[in-house]
Amino acid sequence: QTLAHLRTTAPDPFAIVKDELETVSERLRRSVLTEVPVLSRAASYFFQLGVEGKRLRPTMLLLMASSLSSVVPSTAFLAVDESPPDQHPKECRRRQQRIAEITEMIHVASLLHDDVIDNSDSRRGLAALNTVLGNKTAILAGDFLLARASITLASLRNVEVIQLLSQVIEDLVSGEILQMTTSPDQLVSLDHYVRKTFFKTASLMANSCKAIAILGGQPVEVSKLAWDYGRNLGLAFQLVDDLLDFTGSTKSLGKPALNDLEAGLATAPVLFAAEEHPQLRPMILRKFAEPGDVQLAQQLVF
Ligand code: GRG
Repeated sequence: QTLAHLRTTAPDPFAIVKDELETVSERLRRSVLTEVPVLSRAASYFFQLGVEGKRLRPTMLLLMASSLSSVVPSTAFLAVDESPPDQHPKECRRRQQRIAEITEMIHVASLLHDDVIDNSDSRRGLAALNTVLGNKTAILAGDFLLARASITLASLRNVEVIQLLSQVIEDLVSGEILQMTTSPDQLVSLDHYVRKTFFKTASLMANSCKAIAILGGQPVEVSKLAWDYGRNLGLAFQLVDDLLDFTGSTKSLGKPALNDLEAGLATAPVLFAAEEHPQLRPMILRKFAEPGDVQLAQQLVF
């Protein structure tokens, strides 16, 4: 009842940054164009109107920038005209918007590569790029987006921020490798799940949130809290995403329901259910590969 009340009475946080989000999306559409037509088409594929996804990450980052702008930064004692050029409030916000763009470019690059690795057919309710232009072009489009993200990142001329966002790319790769090569005894440990989930989902949110705080001129304690916030949000997001594989519809998910289970992933609901139902463990270890595994696992999870 309280939640329902909150939903109807709380102001919509997304409305606060709606215009800024459109600016970010428009810049993204322009910044993925190149002189090479096929590459432009491939790199723009998920930035077209209507297939931009939920844009959760840029929205979250713009909201964080907005809320931190009311927290007095360490240099606030300077009159606006005296502050260093990159700490002028308008310039701060422009640089924070670049983080929102870089984050979305890295996210989409990882989706393109993920769909190739998983041989997926659909993404965001659309045919996956690998099925339209082939695996090779999809991989190269992902590489191109990472390169464009790096160029934008370098333009911010902040070494700590460059390190944070580069670390994300390393973590995404580590998370994917961990997922592909889990050893049987680690498979049902929740610690292992949290580690993998940090790499695959939460690192991008944690490090980009911290970058927003740094570029907002916030002190170290605030940037650490921003990192914690992004990490916790990322882990919570993945838990919900895992649950939706069981409870969501193909239409609302933009990919087939039970996709993760069919792909042999030991997601959070499966791992929790395995504690109560030891008969799930052999199915997890063989990645739900035998006939009837998926149906039985689905029943046990519920
Ligand atoms: C190329 C950087 C790079 C990495 C390669 C393939 C790979 C290594 C990593 C995979 C990372 C990955 C796809 C993690 C899943 C993250 C996740 C929860 C995606 C879904 O996010 P949503 O629901 O998607 O926000 P939309 O479509 O709304 O943007």
